[in-house]
Amino acid sequence: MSERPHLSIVIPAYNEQHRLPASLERLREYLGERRYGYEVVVVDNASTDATAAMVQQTAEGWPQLRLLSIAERGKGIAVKVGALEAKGELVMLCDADFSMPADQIAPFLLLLEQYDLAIATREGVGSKRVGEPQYRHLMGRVFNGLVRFLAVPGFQDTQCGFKGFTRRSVEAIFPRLTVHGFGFDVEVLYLARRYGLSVVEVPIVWFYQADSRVDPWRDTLRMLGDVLRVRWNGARGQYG
Ligand SMILES: Nc1nc2c(ncn2[C@@H]2O[C@H](COP(=O)(O)OP(=O)(O)O)[C@@H](O)[C@H]2O)c(=O)[nH]1
Ligand SMILES: [Mg+2]
Repeated sequence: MSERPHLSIVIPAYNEQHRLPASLERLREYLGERRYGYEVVVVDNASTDATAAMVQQTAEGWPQLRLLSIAERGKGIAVKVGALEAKGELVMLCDADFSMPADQIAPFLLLLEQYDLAIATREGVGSKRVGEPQYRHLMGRVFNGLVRFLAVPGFQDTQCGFKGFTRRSVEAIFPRLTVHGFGFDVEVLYLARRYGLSVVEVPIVWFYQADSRVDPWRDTLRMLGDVLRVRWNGARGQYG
């Protein structure tokens, strides 16, 4: 018998004391109604608010929840540490704001019986963006065009914060992840392609959350730098 829970949810969290409590509450309700074993791993790096204390406190009454704390900033390094620590047969990365409500997790798990990765997409048939300002969508589309051109042709939405992995894909991808910031998603998909893993895009209904840790201009430029570095690493044979 496997000791592993069926599902690990990994949540990167930076200064999420306001958004995370409601997300965790709904997640707990959702997972409590499922028949499979699970764990929830929150990865905090140097939040300056009460995120860590809040998670610790919530975990006292919820044994499946645990907090990982690391010193270095960045969403990419946080999900890397979280995914490598996660024990589940399946691992799902979820943003703290749950802009994709937890009840949309089920199709990801089903698809992971057939595919190595199942990634949320806010583009294309069946998906919907609720409340997103036009200019943010447009910036996202421009970024996606560049990402497709530079690194991973074919993916309509690399940046959505909800991505599912089988154990095999976690073990192939996360040890090799080098991007510590928001560009890590592109590296994940680049490596998936490189290692011949299958990826399915899952259309979701996504609710825009105005509160953001992303600075649209500064972080977009950084991410483009990261995308170029991924291509460079690939060309140098860094990924094996
Ligand atoms: N641990 C950690 N999480 C981060 C960091 N930066 C962003 N996040 C998390 O990444 C997720 C997405 O951030 P969010 O502000 O919702 O980005 P947006 O939806 O693209 O505007 C949230 O769960 C954030 O808390 C970071 O430096 N460290
Ligand atoms: Mg968000």
